[in-house]
Amino acid sequence: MTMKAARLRELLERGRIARIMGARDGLTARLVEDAGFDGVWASSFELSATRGLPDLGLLTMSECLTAAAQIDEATSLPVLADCDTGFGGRANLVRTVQRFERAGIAGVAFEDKVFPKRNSFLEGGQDLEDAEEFAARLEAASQARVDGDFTIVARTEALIAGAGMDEALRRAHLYADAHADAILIHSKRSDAQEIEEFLRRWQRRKPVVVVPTTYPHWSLDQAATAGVSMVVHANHALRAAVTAMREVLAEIALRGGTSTVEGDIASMKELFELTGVSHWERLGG
Ligand code: SPV
Ligand code: MG
Repeated sequence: MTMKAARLRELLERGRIARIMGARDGLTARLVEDAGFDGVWASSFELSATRGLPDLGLLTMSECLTAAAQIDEATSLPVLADCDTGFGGRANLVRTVQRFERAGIAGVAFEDKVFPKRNSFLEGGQDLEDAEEFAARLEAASQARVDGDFTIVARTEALIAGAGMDEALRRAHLYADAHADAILIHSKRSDAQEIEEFLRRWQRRKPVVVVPTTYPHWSLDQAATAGVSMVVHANHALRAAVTAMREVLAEIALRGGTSTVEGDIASMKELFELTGVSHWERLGG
């Protein structure tokens, strides 16, 4: 488990941009690994949606931990767990760090919104937590880790909440002072303008993580040149699965059978291989 934490830290600090992909379960994590990504983002949006729930902070810490551990079990990649606002106050962030670290998760991300947070792309209702209080939570969380490589990413939602660039930078510096290992700066603009300004003014004080969901045309090279250490593609595997499932289910419903979809969907053999059947069978029944 220590190795995965060290690996995540290396991805953030190596000076070459890393790419991690959102996943909701072990199978998705395996596909993420096969596709060549550097790590897995245990996305609160995906974990919620998978349960048929919106991303409104409805999942408990234990639910998120169980899901992150299942993801972690299925991949050799490091897992960065999206822990929303940390499930409460300072003591809750401390316990979250203790439990996620013990479970072998490489790192956690906490965001500076008021509980219960709403997904960043929902209109309105993006209330920021008091910056000094959030920094105190981060400080407590950073002291709670046993392995110095276990990574705490501090996410500021200042731009999402419309609080402006100066406030985003003020918060990022406060969180760095509180020993966060990296800053996640989130934006919902359709271009990378404010992210680029943030990065210019931040001057690489600590590694920066971005989630370019709404500005997908910003290339990896542009992000690297601007000073990004890690890109999170937060939700694309789930969205791809929903589109594919809708199409196939509609076709089966229309035709009254499955013969016309067989060629378009993964075979049972592919699933047996993806889930490591020969490895498990070699172990004996
Ligand atoms: C998630 O994937 O849950 C995230 C990213 O936190 S976002 O949906 O952009 O808030
Ligand atoms: Mg989230």
